[in-house]
Amino acid sequence: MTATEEARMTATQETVATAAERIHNVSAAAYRIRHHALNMGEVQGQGYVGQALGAADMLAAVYADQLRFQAADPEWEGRDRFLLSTGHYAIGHYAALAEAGIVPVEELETYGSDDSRLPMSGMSTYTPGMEISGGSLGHGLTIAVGMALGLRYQGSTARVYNFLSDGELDEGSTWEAAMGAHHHQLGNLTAMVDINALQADGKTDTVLRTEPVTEKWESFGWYTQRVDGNNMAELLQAFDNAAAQAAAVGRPSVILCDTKVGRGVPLLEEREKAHFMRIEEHEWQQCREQLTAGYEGRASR
Ligand SMILES: Cc1ncc(C[n+]2csc(CCOP(=O)(O)OP(=O)(O)O)c2C)c(N)n1
Ligand SMILES: [Mg+2]
Repeated sequence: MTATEEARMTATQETVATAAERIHNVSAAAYRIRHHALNMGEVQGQGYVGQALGAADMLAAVYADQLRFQAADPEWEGRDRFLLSTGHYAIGHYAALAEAGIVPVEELETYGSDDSRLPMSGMSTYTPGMEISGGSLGHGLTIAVGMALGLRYQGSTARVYNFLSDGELDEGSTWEAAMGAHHHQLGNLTAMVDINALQADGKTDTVLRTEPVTEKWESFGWYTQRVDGNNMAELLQAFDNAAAQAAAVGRPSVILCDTKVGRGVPLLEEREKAHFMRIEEHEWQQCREQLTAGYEGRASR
């Protein structure tokens, strides 16, 4: 082997090791996010725990890999903006903010209590790192478009990420915003949709059939990828593709993420009424044990 071939081989091995390490580190963050969400859910005995578990990999990919922020200064002007449209997913977002060091882990136990900075539905006036009050569904992407435009006018290189649920695809305002983003060539905007096939009134395809979702976003001019939202390698690859696309073309990107409600905790993955879960007192510890067993089992494979 020549010296050049040897150097190339070493570089390839390093790249492979780094890619594996990256997936490992972000998966560990997702595990901690799930753990925090279970602890918070236990405070109230119920809540949107299934969504937090389902979306934990998406949130980890954003907070542990993608987002530029300063934990000690959540309003730092150069930060990337993460907009949670779905106010009811706040429990998952708080878990991610704790993982990111923006909210102290000890504070999570105040979740949903009087005078807490962590109300059950996400509100920007209460929580550091919560950019918008997103409980009224279908408005996050409209705000994201305005922010992305504003940042571009200011000459900022910050990116805007909007987290939507599949229920928000029922809303006309989402599609108006999608059209606007394409019109304004907002390459600094990435939308992520949690397609958990569930809404408050039942399965998404029984509430309002939004499929074929991929083709819809494509026809609205977005760079569209659909991935298994509980597969970290696929998620990170999609973010890398989106970044390359944005730099090259100036087109908004959407990552459509198929996820499983309750992911990582078999007891909850099987629940029928999954939109708002009531979990019995004795079940919380079982949930945590199942989560840890599953995570350690995967990590050792
Ligand atoms: C504009 C608006 N309409 C209705 C609601 C009531 N609502 C709260 S959560 C929800 C379900 C929306 O679907 P999705 O976010 O996909 O539900 P999940 O996956 O969390 O079960 C609805 C209709 C709302 N918050 N805002
Ligand atoms: Mg849903």
